[in-house]
Amino acid sequence: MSNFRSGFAAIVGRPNVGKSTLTNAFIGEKAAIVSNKPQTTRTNLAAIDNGENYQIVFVDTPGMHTPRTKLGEYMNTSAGSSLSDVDVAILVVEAGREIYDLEKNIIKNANSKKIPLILAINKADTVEKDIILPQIQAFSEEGEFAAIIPISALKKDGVDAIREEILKHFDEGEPFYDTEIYADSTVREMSAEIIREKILRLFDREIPHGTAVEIESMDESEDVTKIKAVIYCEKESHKPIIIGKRGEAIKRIGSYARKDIEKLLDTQVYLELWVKVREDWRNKGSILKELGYTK
Ligand SMILES: Nc1nc2c(ncn2[C@@H]2O[C@H](COP(=O)(O)OP(=O)(O)OP(=O)(O)O)[C@@H](O)[C@H]2O)c(=O)[nH]1
Ligand SMILES: [Mg+2]
Repeated sequence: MSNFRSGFAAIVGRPNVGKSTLTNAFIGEKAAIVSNKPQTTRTNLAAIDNGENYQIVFVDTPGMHTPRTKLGEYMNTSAGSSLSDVDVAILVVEAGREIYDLEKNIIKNANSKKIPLILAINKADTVEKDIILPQIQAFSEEGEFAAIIPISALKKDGVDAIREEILKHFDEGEPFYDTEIYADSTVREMSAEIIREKILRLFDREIPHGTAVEIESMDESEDVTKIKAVIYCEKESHKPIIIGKRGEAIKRIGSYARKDIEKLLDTQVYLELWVKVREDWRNKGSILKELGYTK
């Protein structure tokens, strides 16, 4: 395959800036879950953009923050590690905001490792244009950038410009992944994430952050795929809230999640949800390991 380019591009930044929205915009599929709450993404995820003469493996990462739990520590380590073996990094920041220390650290880190760094100033659709110019100026004084590009991941504005910039930094080479797939997650992992996304969207602060989802079984032997999933919460008092009055809340999670999982699997789905309490699981190494939140 001559002229074929391939490589890895990490997408990093603070929580809630739009990294996963951008990841999905690049590949035109829903590889990563998205919500308006910070710390939606919990672990690195590879999303694959297969072009005619290129393959870009995007690594969506958890938003970097000051951790307060073991899970938070894992999330930061996971995000930080993405910068050690990629060809390009994309730092996503929000239009119209100050420069955060965390962003300064990412710039220093990428510059010192000589990883080409693209700054994506996201949510440009939410601010007046004249706000962005001084922001570009301020960032360019913080370090070296291969490019600084204002974008709207939501509206897919500027996404192609970033892709073109990324490809400039890739060498010729064979694809790393099967070119038929758009994510390296299993359907079980994706289904669990879809359920977690509905919880993030339906509940407020404390509940979604203390929630984890595990697929207990997935039976695809019949026309209807039967999935049994467990929602873990970290406090006894959260359980009745997740279930809701007469089971209304959990029914809503189930019906939204089922529709998305049906799209993912392209088949009818029967989804059974259970809620279990695992006291303070976000600080328990063994449970984190069980849920896949470990190296
Ligand atoms: N207006 C606007 N909203 C956006 C844009 N990109 C993302 N958002 C919104 O910002 C919120 C956060 O998006 P995510 O993609 O989940 O952000 P993230 O950086 O992956 O967040 P974490 O996984 O928590 O680190 C969601 O409500 C998105 O719809 C954009 O370009 N414009
Ligand atoms: Mg995310």
